[in-house]
Order: sequence, then structure tokens, then C-alpha cells
Amino acid sequence: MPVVTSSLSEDQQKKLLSLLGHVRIHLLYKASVHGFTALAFHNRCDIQGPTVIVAYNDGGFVFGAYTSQDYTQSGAKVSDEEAFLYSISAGGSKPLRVAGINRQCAFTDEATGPNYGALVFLHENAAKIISNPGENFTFQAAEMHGEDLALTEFEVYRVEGLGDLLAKPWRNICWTAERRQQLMKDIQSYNPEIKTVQQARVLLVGPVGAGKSTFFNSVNSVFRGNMTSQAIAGTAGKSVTTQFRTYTIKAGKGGGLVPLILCDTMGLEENAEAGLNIEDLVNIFRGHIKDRYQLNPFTPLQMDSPGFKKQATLNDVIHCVVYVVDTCKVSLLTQKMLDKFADIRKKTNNLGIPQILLMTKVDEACPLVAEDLKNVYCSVYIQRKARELSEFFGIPLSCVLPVKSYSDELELDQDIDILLLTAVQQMLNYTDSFFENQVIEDQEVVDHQELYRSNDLTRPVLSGQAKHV
Ligand SMILES: Nc1nc2c(ncn2[C@@H]2O[C@H](COP(=O)(O)OP(=O)(O)OP(=O)(O)O)[C@@H](O)[C@H]2O)c(=O)[nH]1
Ligand SMILES: [Mg+2]
Repeated sequence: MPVVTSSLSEDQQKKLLSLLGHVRIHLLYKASVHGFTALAFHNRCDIQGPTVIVAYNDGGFVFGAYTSQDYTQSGAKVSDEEAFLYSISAGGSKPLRVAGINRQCAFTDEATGPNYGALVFLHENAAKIISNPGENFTFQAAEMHGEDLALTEFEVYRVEGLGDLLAKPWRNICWTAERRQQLMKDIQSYNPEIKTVQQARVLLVGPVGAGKSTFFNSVNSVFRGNMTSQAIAGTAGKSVTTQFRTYTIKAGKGGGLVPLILCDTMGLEENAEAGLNIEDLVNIFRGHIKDRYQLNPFTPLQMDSPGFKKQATLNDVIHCVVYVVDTCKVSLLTQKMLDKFADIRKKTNNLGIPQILLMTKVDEACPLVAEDLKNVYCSVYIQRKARELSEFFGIPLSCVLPVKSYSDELELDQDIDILLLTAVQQMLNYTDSFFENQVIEDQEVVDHQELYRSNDLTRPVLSGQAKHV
């Protein structure tokens, strides 16, 4: 599946957003990819809430229509006081905005291309429009589209209001240098309760491009004290990461090991035969897959293959699973992808592994957070996305953690570090829960004091081997 990208230039996007207010736009449909037909338009744009049409022609005109109402193919005439037509003409500085004529409908909700009376898009299932100024909307045709009725591109975006800042943050974070130092110290001195385990093993799982590898690079950078990019990150149609990798982290150049191994995987794709294979994922959970194993979406690793680690100890198994999701793409998560996550959740729950959900790219998702990361827990938009994710995944809101990784920075930043380290600290807390979750299989042969670092014998005890996991 090719990556579908917007044809709006930065300047055009800025002008369009100036008409729409404090919103985010998500590309739903692009005619050059999905087809210049009414059917392709309705398949992708029906029942999507507020949307904006963006049509392009050879004269350099970018024009279209905004509606706050759904397309449903009901055949009805839809009233919408918020609807408007607009044009960002070539070279023109101020965009044209045309409100509907009083009491006339905004559009006719038919099975054709979008029909705003004065502008009918995808006429005759082709890359063209009909222009009837005066019907529902009045404008000068030359000003709207330069009298050029042929389209070079046609896109529809979902429009999502961003909301403002909450008066009080929904989670309290202390944004001080002391807090950063304390978090680093706590993480470095983490000691798993189980004597045989040296490091917490945390697995990052998520869709292609969600920011898994970048999260590892960022945490590594915080502890190294400078930017690092050990894991290859970036964007491509397919997963950039194709191997299973287990990364250790050093505190400073040549410094001691941080007791945390971050495991990076290939991205998930919604189709069964693409992206990380669920059978491989379960074998990763159980500690059977070695570092640098080349993952293959079509053929999962078999038990008798040379790369299969048969004897997995508690050191090899995954202690905490972190679902990584791009905050900007929450509303674009398909049912197929959510079903895949539900399947993974079931398998993870069966193995008793605690789970966290990391919302990445909060800076890209909300301009107020991009302006100041300290706004992350005050942003109405981020809070809404966190709640949506909690509901979609069936994960308590307390397990949903927004982060911003290092993407284009050259220097470390205290606020970014604090948010990253807070997430890592939570991963270590959950790793402890994993150990506490284990049940003894053979009480007779296990010496409680041998197993635990502390002498707290009230906690449940597990056997040294991971055969029950
Ligand atoms: N602005 C911003 N960009 C980010 C953030 N996290 C990741 N990115 C960018 O997102 C893109 C994809 O990141 P990766 O870390 O490669 O994503 P991945 O999940 O490892 O992707 P695959 O290996 O392809 O499955 C990169 O260009 C990163 O720079 C973030 O918090 N903020
Ligand atoms: Mg990656």
C-alpha cells in the first residue's frame, strides 16, 4: 500500500488552516490514488464528521468546501450554517471565503460527487467540476477557480478541533532539573526483585512509523548525554525496522549499563501477510527469538529453526509490553488494526505481561504542545486522544503515556527528557508487577529467599525458568 501524502504545500496548508481555526486535518481521500469516482469518495469520506474538500487545477487554484456535517448519501438537502466554499488562488495573499446564501442548503447529500450547488465535484465520475455561482453560494468564478473546470487533484480531509488548554493539568509532572536527575538516578539504580534477572526487558510494539526506534534512540540519548541514532529510524511505505533488536543502554560514553533492555520490532500492518507476524511476536514474548533475527512477515520462525532459542530463562522473556501509537494517527486507526491489537492484547494478557501505551509525536499532534512541551497534560486534544486510545485498546487511562521523542533536535532538552524518563520509570514499575504476577509452579523446590533480593516472603514466587510464561 503506497503512502498517501497531501498535495498541499506548507503555505497552502497554512492558509487553509487560517480559514478553519484551531484544528488538525487528516487526509482521508486522494483521488489520484483512490480514484476520481463518487464511489471512491463515499467509501472514504462518508460519516467522518467535519471535512474539507481540497481541489486543485492547472491554473494553480486550490479551492473547495468545508462542512461540519456528515456525507451519508441520504438524498437529503443538508443545512449547515458553518459550511463555506473557499479558494486559495495562485499568488493571492488572502484566501477567499464564501458563506452560504441565507437559508439555502449547504449541499445535497447524494451518491454522486459532493454537490454544493455552486460547485459540484467529481462530475460524471471524472476529474472535473461544474460551477454554478449563485446556487447556494455566490462568488466570481474567475476568483474561485480561474474558470478552469478540470482538476489535477482532489483531496478530502477530516477536520478535528484541537480545543484549548485545560486550567489544570490532568496529570502532575514536575518539570525541574532536580526531577530529571532523580528520575535518571532511580532508573539507573533499578534492581529487579528476582535475583536471577539483571535487567528489565521491555518490548516496543506498534504500527509502521509510530516512533518505536526513535523512542529507543531518544532514551539512549538521554543517558548518553548526546544525540544518538543507533536504531535506524525514518519513514517508508514498509517498516524501516526489519530485525528483532534488543538494545542495551549505557549511562555516558563507556559508562555502566542501565538495567533496561529496550526491544525493537518490525512495525505492525493491518493485513495478515504484512508487517510483524503475530506468531513471531508471541515467540518474542516467550524469549525464543534472538537479537538481530531477520523477521519475515510470511514465515514465522519455527521451533526447529537454528535461530530459535529453545531454553528461555526469565532473563530472556519480555517483562513489559509497550504499545507505541502515533498520536496524530489515532483517528485513522482502522478496525483491522484495532482487531490486530486486540488479538495481541489477548495473547499478552494470557502470558501475564503488563502493558503500557505510549502516545508518540505529541508535538506534531498539538501545536500548543509543540510550542511548549509542558502543555502536554493541559492540551484538551492530547487528553481526548489519550481517552480514545484507552477506550480503543481497553487499557486504563493510567497506563497511557504521552511522549515526545528527539526527532529534529541537536541538543538534549530538559522537558523532553523528563517526559521520556517518566515513561521509562513507569515501564520499570510495570516490570516489577510482572514479577509479582508470577505464580509458583512447584512450591516444594523453590527456596523463596534464594529467589528474591529482599526477604519479603509475602509476595508470590515463581520458578527460575520461564516455562510457565
Ligand atoms: N515530531 C516527532 N517526530 C517523531 C517522534 N517520534 C518519531 N518521530 C518521527 O517519526 C518517524 C518514524 O519513526 P521511527 O522511530 O522510525 O518509527 P518506527 O515505529 O520505528 O517505524 P518502523 O520501524 O518503520 O515500524 C521518524 O521520522 C521520526 O523522526 C516524535 O515524538 N515527534
Ligand atoms: Mg523502527
